[in-house]
Amino acid sequence: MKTLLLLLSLLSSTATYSAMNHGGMIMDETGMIMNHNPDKLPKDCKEISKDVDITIRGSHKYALDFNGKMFTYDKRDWQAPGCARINVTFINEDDIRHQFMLHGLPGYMYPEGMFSIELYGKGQKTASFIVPARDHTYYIHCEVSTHTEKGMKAQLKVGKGTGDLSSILGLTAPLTPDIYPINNDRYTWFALAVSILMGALLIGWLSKVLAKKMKKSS
Ligand SMILES: [Cu+2]
Repeated sequence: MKTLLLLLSLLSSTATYSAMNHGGMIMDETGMIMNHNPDKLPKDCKEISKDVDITIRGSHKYALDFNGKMFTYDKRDWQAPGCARINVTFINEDDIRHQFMLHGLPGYMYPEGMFSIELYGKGQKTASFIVPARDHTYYIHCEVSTHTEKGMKAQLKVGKGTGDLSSILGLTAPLTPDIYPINNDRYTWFALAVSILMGALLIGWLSKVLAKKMKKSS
């Protein structure tokens, strides 16, 4: 019996261990960090060139200045030198889930080339990653697809970068802009003219009816 209990407890502790560390994941009840890397150097770096501290806030309120947008970060354009260690403090100011998710890192160190901090609600978390030496513009977004679509995108330029990404609020134009075309052809104008005429006739008729009623009552 003792052996069985021991075996069971051993099994359950291994299960917990693998759940907490799977794929470089650090989890608790407030959120999740993926691929935190404060010390492993990318192949093309001999040492960490600089510590770059980034504090980035996410909320619906930063999108208020942009028509048709719902969520964004307080700052959407970041810069760092190659081989820098980026220490990200992500602050979620909303009561819903938001992420700071960055893509394009080398896959041999970061599974799927990704680094992310997720917060299930208001709060903050800090984690780090080290960028390779090469010039590159990294894409940052909130992975909730409607949030990405509604403005939650940013970029991190390492070195000279590789140009600006599209649809970064206040920085670049969207690749596929929201267009609401109005095609006014001659039928539109005809319909408009008819409506104005009918409206005028209706007002004329109503005032006559009213005038008659007033005469009767007086
Ligand atoms: Cu979000």
